[in-house]
Amino acid sequence: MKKILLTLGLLFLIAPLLLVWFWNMKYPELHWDWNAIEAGDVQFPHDFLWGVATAAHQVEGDCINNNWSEWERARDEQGRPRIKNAQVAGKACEHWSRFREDIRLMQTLGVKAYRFSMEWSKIEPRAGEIDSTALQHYHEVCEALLAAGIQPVVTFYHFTHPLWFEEKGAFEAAENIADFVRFCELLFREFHEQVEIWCTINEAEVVAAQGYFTGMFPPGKKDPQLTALVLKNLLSAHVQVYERLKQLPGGAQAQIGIVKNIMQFDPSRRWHLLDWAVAHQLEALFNESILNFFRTGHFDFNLPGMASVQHKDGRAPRSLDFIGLNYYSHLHAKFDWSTSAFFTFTFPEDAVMTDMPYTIYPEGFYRALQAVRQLGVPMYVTENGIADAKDDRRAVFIARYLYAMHRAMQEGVPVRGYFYWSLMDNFEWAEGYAMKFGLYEVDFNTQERRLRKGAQVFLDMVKGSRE
Ligand code: GCO
Repeated sequence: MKKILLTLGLLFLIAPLLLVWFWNMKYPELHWDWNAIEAGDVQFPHDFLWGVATAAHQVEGDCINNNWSEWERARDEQGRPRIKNAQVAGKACEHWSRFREDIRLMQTLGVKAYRFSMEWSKIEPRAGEIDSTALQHYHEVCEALLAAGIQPVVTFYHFTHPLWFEEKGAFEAAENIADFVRFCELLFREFHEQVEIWCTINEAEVVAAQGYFTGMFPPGKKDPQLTALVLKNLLSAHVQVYERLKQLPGGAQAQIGIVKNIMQFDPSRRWHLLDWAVAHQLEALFNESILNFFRTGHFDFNLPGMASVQHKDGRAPRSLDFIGLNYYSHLHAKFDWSTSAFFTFTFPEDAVMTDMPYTIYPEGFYRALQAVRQLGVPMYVTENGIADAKDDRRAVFIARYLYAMHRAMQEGVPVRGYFYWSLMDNFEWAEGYAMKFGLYEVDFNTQERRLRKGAQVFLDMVKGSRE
């Protein structure tokens, strides 16, 4: 009897220790000792494609005929503005008329590629009606870029679409995909001689989650089932665009891919099983559902009791010439009874925050690159950058994130290029103009651009890789 009691007692003592040990083993969160790392001490390949990125609505100005401009003027149920400080994109950076000046800024950086989007609502203001002056404008942009030795990289869909498309229900309805495919075909026929790399859709998961789950982006719905459907339709749209463009003149030579945002979800408390469950569920919906679709052709979005969409498309695994990765940070999920979603996000006390509600986490960039590697296609980092109005974290951010990318590449991750977000400060969606992502600071009263000190690390790295 005594023996049994002793054994039980010991087990009681040891079991929690074993459990903690096991959880620590499995704990996904990677951390490096930055004191032991010389982050700037890396050399990228000579032919590595360095670039900067923007999107039409955020920089061009006068995008007044799309879903976002309507959203910026709208109010929520309590009469509050949708955008921080009731801002609107308005004239933005006037990039539409100042693009030549902005191309000179890119030359100063030394980059050889520029990722931007062509605004659907300007090109096709009414269904089926094409504005040739808008097309002409983008031809001039491409010509000026090429003349400056900078390769244009075009995104078809970066969060905005014309109002007529919104009125039809946008990507809520599978039959509307045909309009988008037609638009992409039009652009591809026009520009395939100038543009080699094409991004179909920017962050389908963000469009679906923010537009239909959190309601922070237009159309501001909060409907899990619709979230799943829109995501499925966006992924389908990518596959259909890919197939169509590949059949067109220039299709075989073009590189066509989708852009995936990876924001990892880690458990807030490593000993709390419910935090693990929430993190796992978020990971499955936001990241795994999409990676799995491109790996296997199966889309499986399942949020018990709230949403369930299954979809199969055998063409999906063959629909990527590359994958674009947008990476910023990770989030810590904490189970919380008191909220309607049953979770909140927490931020570790010792972590350094960016101006956006997330931390600086270069190890996560490495993890994301490793995760996307499983698709077995070449990769471009289509976005990475920091909102840092004080410019006191940008240099460290750039050095460490580039180090993390270099480390992944050393281990065989096929990264072909990197685009910094962003060339200059711009309209950061629901955050308005508060977030300063630019390598160049923009004075929105005078439209003056000034290179930030924190950008120097990036210039040095670009230059260094050519030596
Ligand atoms: C996105 C977009 C960009 C953002 C950038 C900074 O990820 O939301 O692709 O348009 O401006 O990521 O948040």
